[in-house]
Amino acid sequence: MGTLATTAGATTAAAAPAAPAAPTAPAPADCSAAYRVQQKLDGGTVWRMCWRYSTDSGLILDKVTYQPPGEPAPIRVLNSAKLAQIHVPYDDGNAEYDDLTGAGFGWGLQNLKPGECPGGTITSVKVPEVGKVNGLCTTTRARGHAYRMAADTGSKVWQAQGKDLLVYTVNKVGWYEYISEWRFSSDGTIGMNVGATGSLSPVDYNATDGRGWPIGKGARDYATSHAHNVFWKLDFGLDGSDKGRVEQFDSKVTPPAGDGRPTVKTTRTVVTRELAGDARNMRWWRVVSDTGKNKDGHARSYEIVPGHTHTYAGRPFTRHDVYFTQARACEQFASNNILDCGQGAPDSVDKWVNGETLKNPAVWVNIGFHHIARDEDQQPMPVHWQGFQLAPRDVTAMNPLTPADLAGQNGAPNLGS
Ligand SMILES: [Cu+2]
Repeated sequence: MGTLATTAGATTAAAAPAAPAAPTAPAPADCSAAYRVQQKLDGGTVWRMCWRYSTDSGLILDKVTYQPPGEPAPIRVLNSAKLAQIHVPYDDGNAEYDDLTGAGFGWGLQNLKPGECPGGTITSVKVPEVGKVNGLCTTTRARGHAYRMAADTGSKVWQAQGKDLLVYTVNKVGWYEYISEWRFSSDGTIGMNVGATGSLSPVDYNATDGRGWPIGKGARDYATSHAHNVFWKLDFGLDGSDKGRVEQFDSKVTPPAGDGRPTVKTTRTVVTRELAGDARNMRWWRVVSDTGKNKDGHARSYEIVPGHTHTYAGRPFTRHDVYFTQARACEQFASNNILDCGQGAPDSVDKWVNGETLKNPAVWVNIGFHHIARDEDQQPMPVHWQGFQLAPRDVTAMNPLTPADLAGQNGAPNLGS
């Protein structure tokens, strides 16, 4: 077992087996080695990024690139990605927190022991006013099948087991602990999730007004229900440009008339102006590169794939599921934005959607969870996850993990004559 690093940015191996996150070659990312994360995964996919830490935002990942096998150079995906708020209003109206900019999320970075970062590397983080915290874990984790396909004839089966690069921190805010996890898959998918654990707030066991749940013996100790509205902010930089285009897709299903079959019509709407978007059945969004194309000549894009959410109607900024705003340096937090946008400037993301033409979109994703406590939430509380994915769409001309003997199978299959 290695000794944990005590100097800022230094890394040491955690528990055996050997750390897989060690750089395999100098990364092109322009950050020093101590702030670089680079990982080669199954199939040869390499993810590279730079990390930094802010007491306002927690972990920030910059210059995130994806290099699938067969690509001569890393493909820039994100210029920057981070949490943009965790808004926690209680159902009885007695408390409401902005955990990032109002409750000390960033200062609550937790030390991780090797056992909390299995097979990975724990990096020391310099937290202003706190000191050095061994708080950044980078490791890999198996995710099961990346693909499987049986041959039409014979017994050949193509299959691969996938691995993810995981980058995570744990931040304590009051009684809660939030695991902020960033997951990078060999197939180009990125997952962003926050897991809430720790303890229910012990000062909120008074919900006898019907806005809570009894978690002590019989009808007593009513834990007050509340919501965790988690916001992420993404600055895309697909193929090195921050001028990506946002598109919304909607599919409308028409039941059959008479004996026919149902039909579906999908429409694409280019989002040319700032938008507060609402998730809907068969609706999705993507950010499209304005420069990069894959080898089929298709524009590269990343699709936003929201996870399960409870959209909270209580505040204007929690009412919508995604926001696309014209990027502005002072607009960094979805609510309680602590940066100076000028005298009288609004301080929440909903207000920044005011009709501007979208040239450099900032993407905000809001995933909510209405937490009605249950007996099992004590003690400690089982981790409850909420989050979303970014899925590559036409970034490569085929599955980036296609084995060599199937590489010719791109486009309409040749069925013979
Ligand atoms: Cu909760």
